Amino acid sequence: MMRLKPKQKQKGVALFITLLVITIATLLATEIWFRNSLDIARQSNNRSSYQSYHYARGMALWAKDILRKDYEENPEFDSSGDVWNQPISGIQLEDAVLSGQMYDMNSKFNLNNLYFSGNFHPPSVNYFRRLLANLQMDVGIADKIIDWMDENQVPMQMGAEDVSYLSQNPAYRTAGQPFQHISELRLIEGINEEIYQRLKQFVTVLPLLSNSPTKLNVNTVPAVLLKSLDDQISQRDALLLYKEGGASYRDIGVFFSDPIIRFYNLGQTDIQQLVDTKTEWFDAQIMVTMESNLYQRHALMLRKGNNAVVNQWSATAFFQ
Ligand SMILES: [Ca+2]
Ligand SMILES: [Ca+2]
Repeated sequence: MMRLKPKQKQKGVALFITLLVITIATLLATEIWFRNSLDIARQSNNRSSYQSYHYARGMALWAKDILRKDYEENPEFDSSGDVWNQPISGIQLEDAVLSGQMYDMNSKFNLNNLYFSGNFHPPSVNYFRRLLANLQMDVGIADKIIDWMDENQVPMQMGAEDVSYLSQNPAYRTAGQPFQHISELRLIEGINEEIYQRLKQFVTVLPLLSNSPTKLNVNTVPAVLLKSLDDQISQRDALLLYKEGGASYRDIGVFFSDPIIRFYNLGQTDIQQLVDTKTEWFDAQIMVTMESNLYQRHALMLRKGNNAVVNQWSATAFFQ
């Protein structure tokens, strides 16, 4: 058996202690460094977050100004060729890069039109049923959405009230109020992920002001929304009205005097309550890049005449 001489023993212990000290020192240093970086990151995040909030508000003021100018240039109609539809990208500031894009919220059907002021709105309900049929979806979804919003527990013919949802796991109840967010659709019976993803391309959620339905802008809606104006409208005629997204009916009177619309006699129907050539609601998407972090904010903007105001702020898109 080999025995260490005392000197060698001492050397060995010293080496071990040295290694231990180095290890502890390294661990401590790492820990301290880690904590400090967290603190620095936290402070920097707070500062960037605060700063980005102000930049986003600045961008919203800009959006407001664009909407005012657009209205003053042409108060009668909005189309996809309008200035508000041009994205703004890569505005370089000292410490940030700003980008923005506005989306037309009146280019989708508002689910809150279906039921309001304690009643369902027949022109909207009929319209939505036609839309569901055109999308090859179950028209019973309309009844289920109404039940989701109405204050009672009496199911519509093809509807679903609390009883249907309380038996699910986890159990939940209907909202009994207007939609607050499009994602509520996911909770409704008969709407699976695939239907949700497809439907939300054509429907949206907007608050109703003064208890009247929001209107579809016939210049900016997809062709299937034009087709849904009447169950007689052919696919071909809907595409002719759509003009590959370039429709620019100067006012709703011009739209109703279009030969196709006259052919289907739509001027005589309650569809007039649902359409317009103007857009009132916009989703202003604002992106602020600071120190390689992206801050995204959305302002739901309402334009009345030449004045646009932010109705709500959100971290997620209103226009989906
Ligand atoms: Ca209900
Ligand atoms: Ca009901």
